[in-house]
Amino acid sequence: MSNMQLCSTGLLAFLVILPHFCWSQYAAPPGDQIWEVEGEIGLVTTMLQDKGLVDILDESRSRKIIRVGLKNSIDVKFILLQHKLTYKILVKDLASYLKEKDGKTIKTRSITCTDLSCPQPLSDAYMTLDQIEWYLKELNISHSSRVNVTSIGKSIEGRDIWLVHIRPLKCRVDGAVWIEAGIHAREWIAPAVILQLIPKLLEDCSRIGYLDIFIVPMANPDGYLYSWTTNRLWRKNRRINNNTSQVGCDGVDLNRNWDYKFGLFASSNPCSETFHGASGFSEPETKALSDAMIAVSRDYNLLMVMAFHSYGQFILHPWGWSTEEAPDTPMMISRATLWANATKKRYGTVYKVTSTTVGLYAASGATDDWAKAVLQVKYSYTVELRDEGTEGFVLSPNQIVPSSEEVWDGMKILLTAVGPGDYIYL
Ligand code: 0X9
Ligand code: ZN
Repeated sequence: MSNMQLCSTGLLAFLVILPHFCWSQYAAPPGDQIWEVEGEIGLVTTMLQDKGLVDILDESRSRKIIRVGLKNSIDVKFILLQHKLTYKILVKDLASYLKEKDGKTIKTRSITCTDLSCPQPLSDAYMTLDQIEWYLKELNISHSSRVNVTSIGKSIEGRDIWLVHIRPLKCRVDGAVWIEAGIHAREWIAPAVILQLIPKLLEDCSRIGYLDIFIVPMANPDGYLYSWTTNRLWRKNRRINNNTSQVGCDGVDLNRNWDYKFGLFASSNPCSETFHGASGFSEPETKALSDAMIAVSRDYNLLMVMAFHSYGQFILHPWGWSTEEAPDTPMMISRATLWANATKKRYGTVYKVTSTTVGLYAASGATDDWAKAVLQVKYSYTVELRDEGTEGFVLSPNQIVPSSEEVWDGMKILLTAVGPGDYIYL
């Protein structure tokens, strides 16, 4: 792990107020549309995704929303027809829709934190990758007594993956927590919320101050950058896959690439959004993350792993690969319920507590299952943040503050309840 080295403060501070027109953010390949498939249980859309013909955006129990590219739309229509399925077009021109949405968010960008002495994450706009790195670098300097920001490795395109270690404020009670965000590029609310939690954790004087907290706010930096510059709905990393020259056929779904039950419920087709990659940990991002997690669990008593995603409003517990009960399931449900109840209090936002396979779908090779099975952490979760599909991945930046506030409400109780004294919450 090398200590953080970034460009000078002045230059990076400037990036915080960089005008947005430098980015063609919210881009989408021309002709992309969003469809809702009516009346099917998911087998057909999953098959279409495995063939690399569609990108499933929402496959909750009640609806199937897919993104269909221009060149695949005739094939997709044909296959739906073959299965006697109908669909309706929700967004006819995704690129224009995203541009229109972008127009609504411009005003709020670049207002906060132009002050060089202010190491605060932006709360009224999604931060660019440069802004995130600027913030982490500032944090490392301004809070050097408690915070250590190190690189745990490089992405496939050579960008650092940063780990923020917040050391205990009070004497250590031998407990650590690992928080990951941003493994899926398009789920911008996840890194945004986790970055908001950092100052809250540092200001907190409660029992949370006894914990070692490890945070990777941006696990897939290349994908995130690509979702700003080229394709807002990009999910995977940016590996160039062999023998594929088609749009969308690059990249590996990093949440299918963990080396536990690898390949079981994931796609072997590079053109699929859930392509699992060549082998478990074939990707430098998952390798770096897992190596760092192994190191933490060797040196600390790792109590909990949480991976933040969007959307759907779930707190999911393992397994994603089987409907069997994972060890400690009653305790995981009990703590997740505490989190969900606390998270609901402020704005009434309902988070469903469920195992992945029961409440969502089967998907193997994810962070949570690996942490549960290999590291044997007691508490392992994936959180799907706001919303339930109204804006989906393109959640308005005015959702950053309320999402972070409610998640913080949940985290305060959860972090206290997973510690060595967790029995008091039974
Ligand atoms: O499919 C995923 O990787 C996650 N959902 S998302 O919509 N953010 O892509 C859920 C992962 C849940 N955990 C496992 N499948 N193990
Ligand atoms: Zn995700």
